Amino acid sequence: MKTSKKNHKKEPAKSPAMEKLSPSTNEFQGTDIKSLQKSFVNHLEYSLAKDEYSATKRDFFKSLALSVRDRLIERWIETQQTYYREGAKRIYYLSMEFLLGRLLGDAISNLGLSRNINEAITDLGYDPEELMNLESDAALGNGGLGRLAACFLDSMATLELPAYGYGIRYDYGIFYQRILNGYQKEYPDNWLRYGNPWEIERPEYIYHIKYYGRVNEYKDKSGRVRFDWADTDNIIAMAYDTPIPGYHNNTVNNLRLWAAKSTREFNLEYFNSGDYDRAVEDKIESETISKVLYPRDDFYGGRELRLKQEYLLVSATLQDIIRRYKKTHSDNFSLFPEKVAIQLNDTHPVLSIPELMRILLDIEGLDWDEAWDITVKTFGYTNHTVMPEALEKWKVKLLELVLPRHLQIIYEINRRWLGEISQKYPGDEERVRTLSIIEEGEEKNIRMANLAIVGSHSINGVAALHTEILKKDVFREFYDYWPEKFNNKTNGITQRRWLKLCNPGLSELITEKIGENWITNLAELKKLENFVDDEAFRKKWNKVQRQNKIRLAEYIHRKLKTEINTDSLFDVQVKRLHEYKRQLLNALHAITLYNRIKANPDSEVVPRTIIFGGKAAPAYAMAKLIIKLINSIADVVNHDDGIDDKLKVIFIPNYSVTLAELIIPAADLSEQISTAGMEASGTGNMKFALNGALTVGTLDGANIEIREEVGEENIFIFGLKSDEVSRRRREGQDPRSYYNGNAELKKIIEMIQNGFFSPEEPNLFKPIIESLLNQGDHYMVLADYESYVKCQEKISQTFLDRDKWLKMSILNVANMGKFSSDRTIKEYAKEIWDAKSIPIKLPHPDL
Ligand code: F58
Repeated sequence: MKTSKKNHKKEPAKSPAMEKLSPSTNEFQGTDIKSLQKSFVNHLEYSLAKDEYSATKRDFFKSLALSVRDRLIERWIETQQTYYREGAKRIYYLSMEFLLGRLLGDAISNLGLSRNINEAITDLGYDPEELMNLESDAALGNGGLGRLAACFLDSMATLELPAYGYGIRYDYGIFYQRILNGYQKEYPDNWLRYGNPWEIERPEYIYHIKYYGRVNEYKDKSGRVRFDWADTDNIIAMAYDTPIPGYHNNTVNNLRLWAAKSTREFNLEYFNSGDYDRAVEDKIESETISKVLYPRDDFYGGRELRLKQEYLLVSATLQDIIRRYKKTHSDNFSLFPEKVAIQLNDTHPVLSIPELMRILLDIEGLDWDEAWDITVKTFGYTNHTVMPEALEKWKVKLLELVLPRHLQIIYEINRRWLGEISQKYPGDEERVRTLSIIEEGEEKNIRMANLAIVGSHSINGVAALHTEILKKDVFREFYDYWPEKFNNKTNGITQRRWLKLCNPGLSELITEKIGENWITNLAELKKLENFVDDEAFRKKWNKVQRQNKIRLAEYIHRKLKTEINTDSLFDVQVKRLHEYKRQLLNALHAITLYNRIKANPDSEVVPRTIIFGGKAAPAYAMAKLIIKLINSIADVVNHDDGIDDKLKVIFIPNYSVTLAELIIPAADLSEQISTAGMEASGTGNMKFALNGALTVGTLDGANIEIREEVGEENIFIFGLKSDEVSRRRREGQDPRSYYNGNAELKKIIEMIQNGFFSPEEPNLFKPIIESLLNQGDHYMVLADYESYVKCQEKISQTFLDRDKWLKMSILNVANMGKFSSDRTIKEYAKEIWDAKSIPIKLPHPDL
């Protein structure tokens, strides 16, 4: 690495000749139709080397993306320069996942180019929407946690905050899901196959990442004991940058993703000795580290590769942060926490804490107390789960092997920490055991959440209830000790993607009534309340929703060859498959409706289309079996002539950000039915409500706050509350009492048990029945069944009253202001990061 001082005094690279070609005369920056067209044609020829004979639709997409990217570049550069000039406090958001989805629509909309691009491309004879559909999703995340990181990037740029996202550039994102014979099958998601027009490779930003080796102790010149981590295996981290534009401002922030590359020296050794196979093997092994996103929902079974991935992110990012800090502050680290805030998205990047300590102690030569003070002031930790089995742990043995110096530092952090608490609670062994970073036992483990709490100044949950559970339950003893460290930051979503972009019909209708300020100030939606009683407005609202339903029905017809009734109630549950999210409860309701129609074929029913979508972790057998059950139910229901279009069950394969953008605006009903106390927040719940769907949900996660905002008359709540769930778990329950006490439920369970939905394999679903009846029904599916079905009856009744439903829908949208990620980010900036907005002025404002 070059020393920073040189860098910073370097003359600008622009020669006088280059100055003459300043951007104001650069026709590829223009946003008028002609300039856009020129740019497009130019990229086709000069970036892609294609002509009218050889160009494919994908080439047209790429030319368009590159033309849009050109319009971001100047702002991007200026943004980075401004942060540097202003000496801004920078925010670093570290996450193993960024579930971005597509970027073109977002960039066009944020740049305010929608109309001109549309015209420019149409005029050239292409269909802009068709081209935009050729972009692959950047699916570098599993679910809510990764998507939250993406919404936060959009909000931070829109709020003009000096923020950087740091993550991993996986070659393969979350697996592609197909449904074969009702079963989930996973396929690699080769999203980079056709190249990625957004990323810029930065071979100049490469860092060495060390693994394995050993720690040597030595005395420095002043006689102080120092440590040196030596004989390591090294790889290289290379930066790939993606621009993150704010909405209608000049800010373009940076998302830097790291890819693992082999070091040249490593290969050379083998090359020179003629061992080419080893050289190649070595290269492949190093580059495996950023190959694939882990799809596990909970623990990784101590996978070494995952640990190496986490350290790749941590080590490369901290080297980059420190390089940037030193440009301005040289070796003076006392200002570090005033200039740098690092937010840890769950425990996955928590190795950052011992890593910063290692750098400050071993490389920069600070003493422990000073280094620790800086570290704690720099980090904030966000928790996203209350499930104890999902809290990350690493085997001490594994850490000792892969990161021996970090293990030493963690032990020292723990030694000092336990000293502190033993002083406060003398003799309280039990408390010390709970608070320790090391879990003792046959096999010792490092508890990453404990390390995160000890090493951060702020710990936050992602919804009010979740934060309360963290304080009172999961991290009770920590809260006792440090109440001031704990705070809540209820999640949010960006309305730019989750309303403006995905639901143009509703967006335009809203803007027509209340103007467009809601795009950057979601609280403005409140003004829609003035129009609930306006019949013409309700009619238009209805029409938009209908059109969205037709759009989804067409997709389902195209993909699954199933016709659905667009007048039916679209009842939608899309999210990762997990027992706690209770897709099973929804499936039991589907069977209930089926049985009722079969029992009374002539009775009037409110027709429903129950739509599911979501991926199960490949190793999560129960979740995969639930997918099979849903598809088996669909098979029976959808092919039963007696059912007609009164009921359909649909499983949409490969749920993704892009599919969410199609599905959510078409929903009438949003299923948010997790076992109370288990969904930290949920963000799908917010997306649906913002698009006018009504929620059926438990008092869990952010559902509680949604109810507070929209009013209890505008949401359908059912089921046990979180304290009741805990009590039942503590005191034990008899799931059979629900089964014996409800004839419909009994029948359903027996149908599943007797192979009604799996005649060829009658025992197929036995594990599901076992978990419900004989393993305590941990997720309270049976306990909540009756209350859920009753609530669904009320929903059907309400749906019959179209006017009432529409009013509720409008009131939901009108009261979603709180759930903008802009609000969430403002709270982080003020209460955790102490960061300020820095507006960007362009040197050529005429552009
Ligand atoms: C989710 N967690 C929560 N984890 O379940 C959800 O309630 C919340 O709204 C969301 O975070 C955002 O705060 C989540 O998505 C994961 O995807 C995995 C956890 C285990 C490691 C891999 C990611």
